[in-house]
Amino acid sequence: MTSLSRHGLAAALLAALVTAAGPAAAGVAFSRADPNRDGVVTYEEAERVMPRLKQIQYTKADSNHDGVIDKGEYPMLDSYYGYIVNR
Ligand SMILES: [Ca+2]
Ligand SMILES: [Ca+2]
Repeated sequence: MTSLSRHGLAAALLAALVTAAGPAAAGVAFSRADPNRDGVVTYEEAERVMPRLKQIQYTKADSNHDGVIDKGEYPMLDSYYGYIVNR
């Protein structure tokens, strides 16, 4: 393996890590955002742990458009909120 391809591999790994973790994730745990443990985070629940959250961001994170954020959609909501709080 040449040093160039090693560098490329390291860059790809870093990119994968950043994408998975989200460079600006707010870091609010799903368990905190879903206190009634029904597996979804309603807008009211999200607002309680993310007081500066905007409705548009909640709506954008709801990728299957069922009106609530499930565990699969939650990382997106958390990183959208991260853009606000980490700015
Ligand atoms: Ca809930
Ligand atoms: Ca949803």
